[in-house]
Amino acid sequence: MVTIKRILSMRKYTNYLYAACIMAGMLACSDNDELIDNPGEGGGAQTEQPLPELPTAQDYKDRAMWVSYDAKAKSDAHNASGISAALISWRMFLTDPDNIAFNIYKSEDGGAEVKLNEQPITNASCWSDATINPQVSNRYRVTSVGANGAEEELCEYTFTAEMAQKFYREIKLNTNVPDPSLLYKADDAQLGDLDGDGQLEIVLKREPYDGANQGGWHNGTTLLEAYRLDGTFLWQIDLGVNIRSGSHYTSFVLYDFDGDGLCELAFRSSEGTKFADGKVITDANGHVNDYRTREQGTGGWYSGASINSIAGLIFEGPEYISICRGFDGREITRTPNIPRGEEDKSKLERAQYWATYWGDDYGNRMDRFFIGVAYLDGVPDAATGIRTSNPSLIITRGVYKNWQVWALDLKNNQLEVRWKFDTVEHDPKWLAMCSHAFRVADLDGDGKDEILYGSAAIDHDGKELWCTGNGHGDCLYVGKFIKDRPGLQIVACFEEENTYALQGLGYACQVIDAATGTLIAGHGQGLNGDVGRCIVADVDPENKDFEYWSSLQSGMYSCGTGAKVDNKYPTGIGGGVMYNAAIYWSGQSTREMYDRACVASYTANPDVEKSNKNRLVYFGLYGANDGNHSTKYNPCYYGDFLGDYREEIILGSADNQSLYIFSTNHPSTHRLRHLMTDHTYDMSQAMQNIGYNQGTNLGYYVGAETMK
Ligand SMILES: [Ca+2]
Ligand SMILES: [Ca+2]
Ligand SMILES: [Ca+2]
Ligand SMILES: [Ca+2]
Repeated sequence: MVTIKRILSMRKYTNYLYAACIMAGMLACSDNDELIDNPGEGGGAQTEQPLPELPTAQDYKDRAMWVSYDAKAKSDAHNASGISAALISWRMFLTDPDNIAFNIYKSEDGGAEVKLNEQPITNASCWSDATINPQVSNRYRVTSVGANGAEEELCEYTFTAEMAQKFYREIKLNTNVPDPSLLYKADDAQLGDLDGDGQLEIVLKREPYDGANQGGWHNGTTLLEAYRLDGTFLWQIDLGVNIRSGSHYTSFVLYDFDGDGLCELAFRSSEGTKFADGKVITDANGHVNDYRTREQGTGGWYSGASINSIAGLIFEGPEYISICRGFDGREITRTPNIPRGEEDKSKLERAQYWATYWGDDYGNRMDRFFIGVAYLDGVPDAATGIRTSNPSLIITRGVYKNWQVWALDLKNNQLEVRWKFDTVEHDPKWLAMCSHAFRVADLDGDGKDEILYGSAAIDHDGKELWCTGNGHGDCLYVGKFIKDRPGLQIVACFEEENTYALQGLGYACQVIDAATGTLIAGHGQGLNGDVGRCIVADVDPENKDFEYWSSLQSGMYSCGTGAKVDNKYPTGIGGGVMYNAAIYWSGQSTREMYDRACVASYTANPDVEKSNKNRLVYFGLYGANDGNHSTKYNPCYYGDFLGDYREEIILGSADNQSLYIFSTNHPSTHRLRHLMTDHTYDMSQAMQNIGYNQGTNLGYYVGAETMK
């Protein structure tokens, strides 16, 4: 047992150690306290070492310049990109003047530089180079042109002949894994600046199995790994045996919580979690207990019921929220997670409580966790992008009955509770309102973020904003979908007909006013069962505002008028209707659909030199896998992190030994500022893969009406 003196000498972990003492005492009479590991000096009895100093963040001047070239552009009429020119693109900053003009130069194999553009480029932040010689090294250089013609160098990029052989850039995955006999599949990824140099890095979750929505024992532990975009492996965190693998269990968020310009990483941890410096979370005696249930299919401890085998689920043991430095994967601090409840009671009493509070006692409804970020004191300045306050860490538990949302602030390297929202303190209408993810945006336009927890919205101060009563659903989008309507809008579809039809706003798929939670439009009125997918995007340039449609497949509708626009949809592999994710990929004024490693357009694309002008590319042709999470086929990540405003896609390779980064090769005569500088977009990309992956959306209107 830890002495009082030691607790006082380890102030940062006082709370954790106190909790660990209680746990250790409680588990002494458990049948699951076998010792499986002794981490030695990495154990809980270690003396706290001060963390090494972090670098100081540099001025953010990186244009994320990129060159995309498809050597197989015409190799397949359906699946190849059909564009044989190279695309060179770079970021337009939030602070660039509206009329900024660019020049672009090229040098082949170190030869004399040639200016590529005749007139300064004022309508794009890209250049399509149809004259590229992919056999040589091409160095591109971009300048801005002042009113007097004076140029300022902005960025340069050397595109080698070797790079020109592949449509993607490859990151080879680290092969030093805990169990080399297992395949650690490339799962969700997030982007953030880990070292403060202005260039983004990747943090990738690697799963040895997907334990979500299925019971049963699985071997292996979930990894979080960091890589530079050039493929350099940085560090690995092992979540350990007590964090089950799968989308319900392993949400993580990468964001700069303390404003030092370097991102931190937050996730749920437990005994056995091993940080990048080798430090392991243990019990107070320096041991890692394995809390996984060995009971095969015996169900809940109280009900005896289960939808799956409960083997491998974790009903006991400590749960924390750890926050780590993205720079080196070292833990900054940890705090107890939202508790299961009644942890000091008997198994039967606990299980009875869980069934009453969470909705079951077999670890399905209780073990739903999301983790994210929200600017509760004020969003970054829209004109400069400069933050006016630091964001909070948002942690949640529960979906289908009671649920809790806690806001925590990272201050002086400690996590402090700001507020806690618990549905037991609210009207029963608030129960079971969550989606398989939450979304963050300034819903009511007061300059501070709200938490959109599915069909319920929590104000920035942790109080009720509104609750539609629509209930649970799988898809949830918030952004600017109606050009001339004030504020933001929400599009969502729902699973429970008894809630959306009878308690909620009456439709299976809805357009909702974000500020008030009132209905704007809907389709699927009445009892229509589980409508699992929907999407919203401007895909039809002839129709005002965004369109939305759902897996009900009753038509494509206008967000603004609610009227049916068409009975056809963008279609993907096998001709299936696409409603998985919307993506900016082409140079058109509208948006494309992404699903199963395929980008498809609703309208025929004029830029592709192939017969199929609706399927813009299928990345499987280039060796990528189809994506993650079974039929959802989610990419590891998509969003604008390179070059111009179009969105990049990160997929695992077919053999799961690499990540492939794809960036568009489509020309464009449009330009938008780096999308992550829009707060709504930034929140949507940062939390796209907590729970079930959701798409990205801008907080200002971008559609055919504005992209002229
Ligand atoms: Ca960086
Ligand atoms: Ca930071
Ligand atoms: Ca607000
Ligand atoms: Ca981009």
